[in-house]
Amino acid sequence: MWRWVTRGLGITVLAIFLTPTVLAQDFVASLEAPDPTVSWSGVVPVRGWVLDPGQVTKIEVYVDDQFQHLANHGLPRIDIIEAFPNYPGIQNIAPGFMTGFLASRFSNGPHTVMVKVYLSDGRVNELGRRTVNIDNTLNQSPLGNLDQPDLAAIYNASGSFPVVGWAVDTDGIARVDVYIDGGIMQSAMYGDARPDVSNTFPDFPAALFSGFIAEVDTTRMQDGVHLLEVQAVDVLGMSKLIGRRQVQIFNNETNLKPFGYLDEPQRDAVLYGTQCQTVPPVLISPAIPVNNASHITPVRGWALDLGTRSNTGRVSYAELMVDGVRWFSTDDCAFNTIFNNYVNCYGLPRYDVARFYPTYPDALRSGFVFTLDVGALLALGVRPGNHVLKVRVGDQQQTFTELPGPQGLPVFFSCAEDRVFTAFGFIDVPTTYDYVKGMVTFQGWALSELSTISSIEVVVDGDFIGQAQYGFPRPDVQQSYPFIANSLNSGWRFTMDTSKLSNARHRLTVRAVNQGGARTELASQDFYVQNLNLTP
Ligand SMILES: [Ca+2]
Ligand SMILES: [Ca+2]
Repeated sequence: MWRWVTRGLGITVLAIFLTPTVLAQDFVASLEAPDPTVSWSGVVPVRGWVLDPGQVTKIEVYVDDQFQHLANHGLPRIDIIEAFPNYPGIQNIAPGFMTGFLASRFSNGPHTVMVKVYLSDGRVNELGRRTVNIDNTLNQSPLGNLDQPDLAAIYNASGSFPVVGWAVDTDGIARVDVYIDGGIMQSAMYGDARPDVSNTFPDFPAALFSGFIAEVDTTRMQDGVHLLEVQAVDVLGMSKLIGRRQVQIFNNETNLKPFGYLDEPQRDAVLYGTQCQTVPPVLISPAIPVNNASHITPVRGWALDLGTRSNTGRVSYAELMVDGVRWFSTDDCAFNTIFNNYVNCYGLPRYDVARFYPTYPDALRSGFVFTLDVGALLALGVRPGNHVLKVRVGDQQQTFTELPGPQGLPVFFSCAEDRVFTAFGFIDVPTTYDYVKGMVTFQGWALSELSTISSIEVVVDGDFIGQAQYGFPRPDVQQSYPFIANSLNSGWRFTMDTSKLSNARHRLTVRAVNQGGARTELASQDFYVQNLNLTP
């Protein structure tokens, strides 16, 4: 959930000497990098921006007047938008471009660099011709960008906020550190996939795993304006400041709400129940609407909370709501012999969350799980059909958050005794808002307790794309569902050529088909495609 749309913002702070009144017909552009006054090694950045009433169709990069490759263009540049407030349509323009080339492909000494900007009306403008000195004996300091917080004048933060960006170095990045007011705050997690960055540096494949993220706990600072700096260090110890931002922190007990993530079910899932006529016994304690030996849909996720300094903040409860009605609460936490575990509880182990939130005291035990019994809810009067699931997480200060968000998670309730096809499953790849490029193997698993799955169908943005291969071993699924036949071989995979999709957000939906041809949706997942056409 730390992946964001705003990518690749340049780090150059803009220029007071730009004229803020520009006529609409002008071609206004700048090649900001590479700087001709320094010697280059490692990755030589080629970066700038273009404003023109025509549309940029491509930007070619030339070294010694030889075509190299295309630059990635159409990148957002808040600083340029702020510098040209009167330029027509400026709010909808993404004027930035960026790429780079490996200095090691060229001899030591002077080389010319320039770009050619192609416009939709056929004009071609040469831009920024300069001579740069390449010296491959130098150790280049890391290159990178701080995407979040972005370049907007001041960034308001409270609670937990993500510091996100990328860093590359031909020697390898040793670490990325976050500084507050000149003192080190924490190191970032480094190595997340960034296909957009590898598109930016086509002759440097290692750039694919250049993403970093740090979740900063602002309650460890005083309220007010602070200087945030991010520094990348290469394996030889050379460091570089890759971003500097002003952040304004304002924390109080009413805005320090819990936060978290709902892992499963996924959106659009058809959730089914059994014993749909059996009203669950009014249990003494815990009072949870569950029938013995019925089909259970686990609802899983994690949540954390922050408080002001005098009160470090803790999650005090989580509740599973169906259409706004609370049905399950972690107040009913109990050991369950069927699951051989604690269910309807908060505080289950989450080592993955602890890795991303190392400074949060409760991160290691931030998990929750509810035993949603759709059949029991149907017996209690909830109708089959569309419903919205939400998990409400509250703290001791009476603030709360809804997961996965105020809009909730759309699902469909059905009853297995209506002889509909019942199946359930999961999409493991892509993850939510993943960036993908080229050939990608979508994968997950699918199971049916009462019927046989004959095929798995893959749908993107509502269009049937093809059938997944089904039957891959999934010992992890077998461990969770040992009582379902064939759970060991429940994995599915589908190889998707993402170059057939536009560079935009898409929705993958996976459905199961039984031998009678009946279909049921297992899940949907949203992802972004980032492909670059490298041919001129
Ligand atoms: Ca280096
Ligand atoms: Ca709180």
